[in-house]
Order: sequence, then C-alpha cells, then structure tokens
Amino acid sequence: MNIKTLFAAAAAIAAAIALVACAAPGTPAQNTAGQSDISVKDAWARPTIGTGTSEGHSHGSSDKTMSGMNSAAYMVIENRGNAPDRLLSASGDVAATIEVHETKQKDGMMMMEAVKDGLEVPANGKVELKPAGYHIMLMDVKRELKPGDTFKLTLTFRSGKTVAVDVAVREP
Ligand SMILES: [Cu+2]
Repeated sequence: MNIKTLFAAAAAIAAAIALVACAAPGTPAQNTAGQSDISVKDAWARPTIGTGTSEGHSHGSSDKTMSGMNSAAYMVIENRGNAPDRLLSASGDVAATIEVHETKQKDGMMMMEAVKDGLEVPANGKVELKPAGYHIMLMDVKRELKPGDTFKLTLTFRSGKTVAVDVAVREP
C-alpha cells in the first residue's frame, strides 16, 4: 500500500464517520429541548354559496340540497417557540368532515388534497393558510354560513397542544 491509497482509505473512513454523525440527529426527533408556542390570528372562512346567484329560485338545474355545501377556513398560525410543530387536524361541529388541505396547481388545473403528516409550523416562524394555498376544508357544512357569523374550530398539533379558534365568516 503506497501513501496515496492510505490517504484515500483514511478519507473514506472519515466520510463514513461523518455520515453516521449526520444521520444521528434526525432519528430521535422527540428529544427536543425546546417547545412550540402556538397562536392563531386572522381566522376567517368563506360564506357558503347559495346566497348570491340563486336567490329563491333554483336556476332550472337539479335539486341542490343543503348538505354538500363546502367552505374553507384560513388563518395565520404563529409559533413563538424554539421547536417546530405540526398542525395535524382540525375539528368542530360546523361541518361533517374537516380536513387540512393544500391547493396545488397541476397541469394548469387547481387541485386540492389532504395534507399528509400534518402542516409544518416552523420554530420562531409562521404558516399562512390562504386562498389557493393551505386551508382547512369544511365539507358538508351543517348550516348556512353568512357573513358576520362565527364558529369554533379546535386545532390539534403534534406536540399535543390544542388551540381553540374563533373563525369569522366573511367574503374573501
Ligand atoms: Cu380543500
């Protein structure tokens, strides 16, 4: 073995050690010294449709029932803590099904899907839920939502924290 190959071997070993060192912090994610500190502001939701165009008469089309109405809630979630957190779910009695969604552009079409593994709220940062982005989907809304109404949502985070939010209904 000449000196060159010896150096190469040493470098390979050093690289292997570095890889192990890098992999380590990722694994025990629970072992965080810090804590998240979540607050929510500017929570609002779209009115359910049916108020604007079809006042009284149904536009000759099929029979639209009250069920099947959807809305979406938006807000700013702030984290003043020094550990990241994740919004896992939202609940409330305003709708039959409530999911955290993301709107995406796909082949020029707006699609939306449920956020898997929750929505990250960075440490000392915030995440904004807004039209054409992240939102809390309210499916099969149980009563008409008119501008000026409010309803409650409870947000559940991965840290175990729950945050109660008053959502105001208004036009976008
Ligand atoms: Cu949605």
